[in-house]
Amino acid sequence: MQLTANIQNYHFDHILLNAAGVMCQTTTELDTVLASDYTGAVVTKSATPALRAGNPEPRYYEIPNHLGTINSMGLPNAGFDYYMSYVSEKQTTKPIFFSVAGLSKQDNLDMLHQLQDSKFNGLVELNLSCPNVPGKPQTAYDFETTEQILSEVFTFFTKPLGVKLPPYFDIAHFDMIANILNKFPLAFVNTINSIGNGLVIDEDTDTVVIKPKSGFGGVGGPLVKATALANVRALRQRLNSSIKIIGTGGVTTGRDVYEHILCGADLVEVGSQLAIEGIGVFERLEKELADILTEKGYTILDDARGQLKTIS
Ligand code: RRO
Repeated sequence: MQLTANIQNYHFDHILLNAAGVMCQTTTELDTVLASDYTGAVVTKSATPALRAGNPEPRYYEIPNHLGTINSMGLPNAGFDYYMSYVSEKQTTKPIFFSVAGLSKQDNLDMLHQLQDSKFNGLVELNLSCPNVPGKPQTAYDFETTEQILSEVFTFFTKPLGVKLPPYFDIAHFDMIANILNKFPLAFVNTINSIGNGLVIDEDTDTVVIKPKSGFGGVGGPLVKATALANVRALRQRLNSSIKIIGTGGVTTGRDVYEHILCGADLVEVGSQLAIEGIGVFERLEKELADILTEKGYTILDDARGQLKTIS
């Protein structure tokens, strides 16, 4: 079974990888993802120019009955230079995605300038969708600002760049964001980040389950799968074919991976379930996916990509 993908000149021997934020904050965690025989790549925790401790704990919670997770980590990360040293020194045949999430446009431009001027030869993911920094709205819900940032970025940035998007919930918004993204030579779009500002309540205590922002946080896992699939599908239908899609959200089984592929995803990321299950999740998901493809008569994943059927 051929389970591979490409983004520009980058080849992925497996289609699964971690979602940014999970198992990617330290060099040990990044090494763990890279060392798996079932990952095609690794993405770093979104970096800010300087180290950040993030929000107060508790800031991550697994919702009972396998519904998913809620987090308000607040961008804890070891700082841009830490991840730059890691990617500069790492010897690996797998592509690395370097994720950046500045708290201002200038932060993003500064980090992208440094990446452009560096020897880094992987892919860069610009996170425009962090829902958890108090007082900072998710950039990609502001269409004008998103276009302005990308316009400035592409005056100097020539390495492969993608954006991490928040979920959209209206057909008009799918049209609007796709129209903007299609104006730029993006290598990929990653959809979705967590569904921002959900609220989960503990049944025994009638209390919110995370401390930051009075309990509001980004929701991931099974609860968000339908939204993730809709965003992958809607963007695949609207984006230029040169822009590849990384599908993220709601993946806990091989069937979920398969559905992302049916909607048009090239690569698929695992967030909540990786946090819950650990590194072994990739082997299980790839095997479950291969079994489904075999059962359906496919020998190459590419033949299933985008093959979602509608009712006429
Ligand atoms: O660190 C976080 O709180 C966080 C980030 Br930057 C993000 O992009 N998505 C998320 O769910 N949490």
